[in-house]
Amino acid sequence: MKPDILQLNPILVPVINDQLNALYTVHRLYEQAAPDAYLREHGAKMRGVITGGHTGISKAMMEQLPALQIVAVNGVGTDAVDLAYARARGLPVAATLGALTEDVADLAIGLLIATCRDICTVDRFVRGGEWVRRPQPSAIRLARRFSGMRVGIVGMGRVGRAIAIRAAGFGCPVAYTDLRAMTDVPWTYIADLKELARSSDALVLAAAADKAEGIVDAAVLDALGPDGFLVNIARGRLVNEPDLVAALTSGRIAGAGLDVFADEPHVPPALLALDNVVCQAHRASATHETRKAMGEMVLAAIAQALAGERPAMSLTT
Ligand code: 8YV
Repeated sequence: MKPDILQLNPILVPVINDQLNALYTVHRLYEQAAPDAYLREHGAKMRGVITGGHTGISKAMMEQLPALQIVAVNGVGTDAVDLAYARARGLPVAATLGALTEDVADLAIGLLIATCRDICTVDRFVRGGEWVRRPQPSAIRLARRFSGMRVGIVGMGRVGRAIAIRAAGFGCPVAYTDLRAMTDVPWTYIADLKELARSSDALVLAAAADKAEGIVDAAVLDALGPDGFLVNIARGRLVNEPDLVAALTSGRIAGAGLDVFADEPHVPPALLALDNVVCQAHRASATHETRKAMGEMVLAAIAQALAGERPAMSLTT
């Protein structure tokens, strides 16, 4: 009999789903009309869980899965998983470390350029026929140059480093903050986030959200200032979202490129009305290449755990 696996989020790569279906009986909770009842009825037989970085899994749900041998996170963020509980239970929680670094860094730079160069606003201007109605160049404001901007990165992990390398390629001086200075990167360390914001033209958030909720607040945004841009490809809750909305609507920062939000999929309506905000739908890792690599890591983690081995990417065991 094939082992039972509980899947909390869809995987969009057919070849990964084919392999999952070939090896396991996959219970797709997101397809169930009554997920709570489904879990009560089938939870006892689940040996593995597949979840997304944003979805994670609560202690309450893990408690309903007594035969569980692995939580495979199809992502790098584990802030939505109760790691302390998993650790205490000896349960491996594996993440897809390293698989999505390049794509997430690409989107961070893409969002920054899109924001400071008004790419989406001008796209709407052209599509809406405004260019024909108002062909004079003064109809569109001048944008801001990205090359050479002082880029401040919050979180110098894998993704932060990949963003730094890209920014340096555009001639940007790079500084960063993290819990400590890194000895193996050439960028300038600034311990204090407000100080980093003050010395940056663009602040890019690439930190884990576990212990950093709301670190970007009104004081940090004011330090970034009216010419400064914010980019967030990490987690929405790193930012105090009402403070961000207030700073953007009152022009206290210049603009923001946001892939993540505090209460996804809900975006504060005030942001949608602003031309200096570029939004994405939590898609930094959403390429064929990365999602396939992530799916392969999920498959490997489950196979290792069910074979009684420690999954190579386990963060808890
Ligand atoms: C994914 C993420 O969108 O890696 C993470 O932590 O949030 C994203 O890469 C998500 O995990 C896909 O399931």
